[in-house]
Formats: sequence, C-alpha cells, structure tokens
Amino acid sequence: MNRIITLDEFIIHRQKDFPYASGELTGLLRDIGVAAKIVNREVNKAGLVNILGVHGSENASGETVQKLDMYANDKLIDCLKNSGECCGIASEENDDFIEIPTVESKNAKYVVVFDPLDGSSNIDVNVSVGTIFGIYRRISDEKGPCKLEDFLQKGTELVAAGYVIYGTSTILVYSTGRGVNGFTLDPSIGEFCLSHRDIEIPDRGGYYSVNQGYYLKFDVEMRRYIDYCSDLNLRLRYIGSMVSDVHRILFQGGIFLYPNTRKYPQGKLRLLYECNPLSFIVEQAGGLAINCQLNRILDMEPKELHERTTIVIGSPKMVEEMKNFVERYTLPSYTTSNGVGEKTP
Ligand code: P6P
Repeated sequence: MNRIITLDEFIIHRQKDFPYASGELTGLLRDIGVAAKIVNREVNKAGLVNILGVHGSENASGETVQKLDMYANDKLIDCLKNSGECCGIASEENDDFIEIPTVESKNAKYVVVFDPLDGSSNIDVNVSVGTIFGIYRRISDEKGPCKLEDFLQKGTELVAAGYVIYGTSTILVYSTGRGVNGFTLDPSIGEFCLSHRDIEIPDRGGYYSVNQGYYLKFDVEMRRYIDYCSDLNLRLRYIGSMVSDVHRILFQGGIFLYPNTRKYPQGKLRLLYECNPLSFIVEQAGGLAINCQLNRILDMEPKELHERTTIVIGSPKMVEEMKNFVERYTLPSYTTSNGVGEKTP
C-alpha cells in the first residue's frame, strides 16, 4: 500500500523545486489548504445549520450572494490575513481589493485572487461547488501597501493556482507551474492526501460542456461548433459550476465553452479569479484555454478586477478543432465606401 503523502508534506517536498524559495509560497499554499478544510466543513452541513438561502446582498458582479458565499469569503480572508505571507486579496465577493496592512504582512511578497464559492446557485440543491484561487508575486514597491497593479497581472504571471471542489469527495488541485497534482480530503485524519499525481488532460474526450439554453443567443460560428459536437455524439454535461465542469474535463477530457451572449457580450465568467486560475491548471496539464476571439486566456491583460471574458477550455485537440470552426464560420468583414467594416449579412 502506498504511503500517505499529505498536502503539507508534498508542498514542502516540492519547495526544493524552487532553489530560491524561502518558504512564503509554501506557507501560503498550506494556509489555503486550511481555509478549504474549514469551508468544506460548512459546505457539508449547509442544510443543517440553516446557512442556506439568499444572503440578500449583491456581489461585485451584480449577482445575489448566498450565505455560504459570505462564509467562505470570510474564512479565506481570515486565513490569508493570518498567514503573514499575503499583502493583498481580491475576491469575487468584494468590490475592491483588500490590503492586509498588518506588520507581518504589509511586506509580504504575494497577493491572492479567489472566487470563494464558485457555482453557489447549486448549494441549495446539493450540487458540487468549488473555491478557485490564484497567487501572484506583487509587483508594487514591497516597502508600501499592495496596489491594484499587483492584481491586474496576466495569467502567465501566476506563481500558483488551484481549486477545491466540494463534491462527492473534497479534492484540492493545484499547480506551481511544474505540473498539476490532486489531493483528496481524508475526513478521518483531516488531511488532504495525494490522490492524483501529475494530472494530464486527455487529448480529446467524450464530453462538451455549454449552457445549451443560450444556443440561439450564440454567434453563428459557436452554434456550428456545438452542432458539430452533437453530430459527434459527444455527451453534454453542464453543472452550472465552472469548477465542477472543468474538473470533469481535466480528468476525462472534453471541452467547456462560455461564449458571449446578448446578456454577457464580453462573456460572463471572470478573468481574474475564474478563468485565469483554471486556464493555468489546464495548460499545466497539457490542455488549452482561449477566448472566443481565439486569444490565449493567460495572455490577456486584465483592465479591472471583475473583468469578464468568453472562454473555451479543455482538451488540446478539441480546442484546436473549435478554433478551426471559428476561423471557417466567422463571416469575413468588408469595408463600405465610408471605411466602416461590418459583417456580411
Ligand atoms: P449560467 C457560476 O455562477 C458561474 O460563475 C460559473 O461557475 C458557471 O460556469 C456559470 O456561472 C454558469 O452560468 O449562465 O450557465 O447559469
């Protein structure tokens, strides 16, 4: 029987991969693991302690916040504030970033972005939800407080990213840029234990994941690609929780799409704390992640904290095929006499 390797052991052991690592990132990852255990405890008993139901407030993205979102948000902030390794936090649930000015933290090297409970509309119906996080090294003057520029970095600048999925089991998946590993929470010992070493996404898979209900609102090239997936008899799986949909695709292969719609002309999903961390993970596992303009998600320059983007993410061969569809079906633009380009009807 293989020896149990806990998340803490693994993180410390892998710290050797970074010759100049001084332990701050290791400490930060461990603190996120602690926060995940605390959130997991509440997610698993949400129906018992009456913390379900609509909190009433609205988050920065104008979405109604569930009580468990706030609980998860508060716990993650508390753990990170006390870690001493993080000088700032940007959360889906907070309009602005949070500066951590405590003496131990104000000169800390890292900032953290997170969606504390992605897919929270699933909570009331006991469908899996998740926490998504990304860690950047600050770029502002380390003698002063963190600044907005520390958070508006491209996904390629992430030093670590990961997610926790609270499902039939609780799994933490993360990467520091040298592969992807998964850890399953063993409630009997309260530890995340290495369960999925060096995760690699299949080149292609039998699933496509998109909100079919918006089909008629997608651009023609997206509709054509979705028709193609259906013609291939791919199975449609869509949970309404990005972290859960991407988790399936990471392990079994497939493609997840959230294109632009009339309601979300730029796409719905947030670049900073949903798409970048998950794209970092999927790319590290050998997959691809682009937006519907075919730009690599990790190369996008964020302009504001709660910026949204379209996304197509998953198995490399399937994302490549989707790119071919977009190139083939995007109507060529032409310029009229006044030089204004518009799509051919
Ligand atoms: P729709 C959850 O609110 C979320 O941000 C993602 O986790 C999920 O993929 C998406 O929105 C679901 O959005 O419009 O399909 O309900």
